[in-house]
Amino acid sequence: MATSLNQSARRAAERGLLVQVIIGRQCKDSAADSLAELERLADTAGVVVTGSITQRRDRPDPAFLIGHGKLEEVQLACRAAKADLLVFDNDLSAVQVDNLSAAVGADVMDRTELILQIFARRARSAEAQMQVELAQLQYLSSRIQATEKQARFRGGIGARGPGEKPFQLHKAPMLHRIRVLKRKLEEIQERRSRTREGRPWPVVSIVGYTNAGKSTLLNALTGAGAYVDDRLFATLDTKSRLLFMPGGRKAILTDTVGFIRNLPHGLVASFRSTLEEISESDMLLIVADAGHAYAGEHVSVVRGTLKEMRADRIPALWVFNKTDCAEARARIPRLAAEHSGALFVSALTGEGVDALKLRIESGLPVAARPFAEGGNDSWREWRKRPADG
Ligand SMILES: Nc1nc2c(ncn2[C@@H]2O[C@H](COP(=O)(O)OP(=O)(O)OP(=O)(O)O)[C@@H](O)[C@H]2O)c(=O)[nH]1
Ligand SMILES: [Mg+2]
Repeated sequence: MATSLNQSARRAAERGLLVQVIIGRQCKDSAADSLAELERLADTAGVVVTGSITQRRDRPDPAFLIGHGKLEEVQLACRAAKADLLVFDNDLSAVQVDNLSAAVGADVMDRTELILQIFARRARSAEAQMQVELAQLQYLSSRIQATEKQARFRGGIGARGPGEKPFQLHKAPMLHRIRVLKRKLEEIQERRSRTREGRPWPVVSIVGYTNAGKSTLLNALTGAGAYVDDRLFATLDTKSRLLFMPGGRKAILTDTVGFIRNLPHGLVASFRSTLEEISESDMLLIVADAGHAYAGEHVSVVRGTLKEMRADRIPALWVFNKTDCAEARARIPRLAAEHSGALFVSALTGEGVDALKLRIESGLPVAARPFAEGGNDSWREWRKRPADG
């Protein structure tokens, strides 16, 4: 862990070249957006992006991902731009990282590692830090397994061998730390689920693609003062605030970590307890940036992620944000036709926010009798009971 955090610090001032391989029939536009996203991710991680190189291939090259001709182009571009880091939009195997690094003479990382580094820097609470450390260790340990196999193979032909030993020595403490972290996170999760059971109000979670304006919306609805930034993954430590609705009802409104395409699986698993908050919610506000050129694709990613988390059956309100932007306004008719019942708001100016409060209130499960706040019943226990009039 210490190693990878040090690496994050060291990489802060690095000059990076982005590389993307479009495999098979992947759509060109969506690949272009993915690359633009990678550039923003690299910028968030403190990498100075010097340029990008894209290649279309029927299938990835097992040794280098890119073809040999392209490898030469990358070598030249790296030298010309004085880049010391290659950032791939695609996932790389441990062997590919080693081979590329040796061939180009630069550090190499893939999208997953970049996202992990951003999470490592931004996590503030003890829980978020443990979640990120777990994801990083799992990522590293999977790499070591691969490298060990490779070492045995290469050792056989005399190209490498003893150099791999330190890796093996590090693996046992790494696996021990993974077990410790998992246990600690499970304890936090159990405590949290007990607290959840005892909550006196329904829970509404704000979910959506990263940078859609979720934290800004939490602030607009509750005056929470949550951290807002025009960066991907501004929020890793989420806030919950009490929401007061016009008819007098209350709900707990929770901000969440943003989704992104190809969210690393290790991260999803490590953030399980945070994400569980979402699947245990009584209602979701799914926020999308109506002004984004790829809003439609972001909607698909959010739908897919919610399905993976088994949160796709929770009553949800689609909220298209940033209607103060001209690009967003131009898209409203189409989005309204595609998402009946969606709301259009500007979390920044407050436009549409009161209407949203009304919709949240009317969308929450209706109480068959007034819910006695401050009584012994929790919202969940009360909801589970049959209506007795
Ligand atoms: N123009 C405009 N910008 C907005 C609006 N809402 C949010 N923004 C901007 O969008 C950027 C991202 O906002 P956040 O609230 O941090 O977005 P988020 O969804 O919480 O992002 P992550 O936490 O990174 O996933 C910030 O620069 C906000 O000021 C809006 O209604 N209109
Ligand atoms: Mg946020």
